[in-house]
Amino acid sequence: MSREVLDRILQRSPHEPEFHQAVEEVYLNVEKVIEQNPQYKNLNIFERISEPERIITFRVPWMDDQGNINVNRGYRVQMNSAIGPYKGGLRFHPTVNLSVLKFLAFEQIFKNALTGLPMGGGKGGSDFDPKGKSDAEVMRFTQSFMQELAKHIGHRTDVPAGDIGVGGREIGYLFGMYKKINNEFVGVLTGKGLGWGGSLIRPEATGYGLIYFAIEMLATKGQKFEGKRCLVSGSGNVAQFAMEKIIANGGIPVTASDSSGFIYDKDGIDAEKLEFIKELKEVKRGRIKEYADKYPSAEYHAVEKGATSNPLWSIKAECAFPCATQNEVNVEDAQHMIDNGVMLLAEGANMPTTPEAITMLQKGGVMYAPGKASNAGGVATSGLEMVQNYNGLYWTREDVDEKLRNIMRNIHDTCLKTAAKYGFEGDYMAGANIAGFIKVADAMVAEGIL
Ligand code: NDP
Ligand code: 2IT
Repeated sequence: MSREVLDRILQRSPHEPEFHQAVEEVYLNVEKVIEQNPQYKNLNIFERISEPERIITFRVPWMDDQGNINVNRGYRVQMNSAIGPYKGGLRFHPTVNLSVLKFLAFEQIFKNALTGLPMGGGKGGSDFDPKGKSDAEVMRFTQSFMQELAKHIGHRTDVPAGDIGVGGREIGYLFGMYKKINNEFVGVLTGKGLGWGGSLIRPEATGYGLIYFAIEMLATKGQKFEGKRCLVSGSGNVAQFAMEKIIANGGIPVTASDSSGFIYDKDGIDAEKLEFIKELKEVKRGRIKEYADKYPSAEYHAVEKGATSNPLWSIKAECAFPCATQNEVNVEDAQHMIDNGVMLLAEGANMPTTPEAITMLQKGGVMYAPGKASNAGGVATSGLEMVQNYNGLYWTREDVDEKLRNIMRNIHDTCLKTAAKYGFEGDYMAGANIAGFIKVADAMVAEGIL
């Protein structure tokens, strides 16, 4: 395939660097597959898969506790529905813009395909910053957001969930408002509370799934987590449950972070310390710095303005799990990890590693797993929540965990098998991109030019 298609896609969406980054990565991996399949080329699948089926943007006015009227922007990017209803999270963060949501929605197409469940790709959110807002403010904002979003989603159409800044509290307010507007109790959102249609294990699923995936990666080298020191960034949903599963497998998480800085605990974060982090972030909504105030074995490093690398990634360890946000690992960080003998980096966040850093890690002999494979456990368990909702079922914790474990094992094996088949032996990124692409491309071929 000529680069003309890629150039057209990028030119059609100028000033969207994150979206360009995500599209280019997939393109470079599937280029040859498209050459080998004239149908994909003749039906212009790549250009079509890169153009959202629909983008909705809307005004979200809300009143703060002082009585001021604020305005934020809401979005939903309905990217691809070839294999199922649009599915993907909502992000509330001041950095949210169309480029970020298009990259996330694009990644979600392939991730969802890899789970083996019938889910299309979507993403949404707002530039609203929940930090420092009262519960009442979050509720008023969220209700206003749903007043518009409700017109565009549905349990067979588009099923949002959480992402950065959207957890159980926000899903509750969103679900309540949707139910009021439509007078209908259906599984239109996932990540719901257990008493009102949620699935066991969904809160844990992304972090657990990430570590299940890493267990498979380590096993290919005859290795286990036992005694391995692990760098984790973030301290939210994904980071917390990744740490929980690392600890359960005998590994030792030694770092956690937020957007202000990171903590390094040389003695390791054990189960009791992790409970402190969960309480700090989920109940008190505090900052990770407070961990170092509580535990003398830990040091706190504030983010330095203008720093070109993040010192979290230069701490000596065997495994690394970026679980905060996009482009948080750059070439300098990658070089530090290679020098320190990190053997594995698996992404809990979406696109946390820059393209240059990925190349460097792969060349440096670090096993690298892309988020669309290694963090797929969250959306996979959302898919399981949908199945339970459609059928009025409630599965046990063991049932869901077992299904999640199997899904992660299958994704791991699919990545490796597909990579080998297309000449990218051992390259999880290429395997994930190609396998996800083929599944959706075949559905698009079957469904006609839409
Ligand atoms: P949370 O909101 O629970 O936690 C996000 C964490 O990342 C917080 O510690 C936050 O710190 C930190 N963070 C956010 N933005 C930045 C930034 N710009 N720089 C540094 N740190 C930052 O979100 P999740 O844990 O749910 O999501 C984390 C990542 O995992 C995201 O990339 C998300 O897309 C991805 N993901 C999430 C899934 C899920 O099921 N929740 C599924 C698959 C992927 P602070 O408190 O300072 O903002
Ligand atoms: O990035 C992701 O996969 C998520 N935020 C979870 C999406 C979902 O629908 O559960």
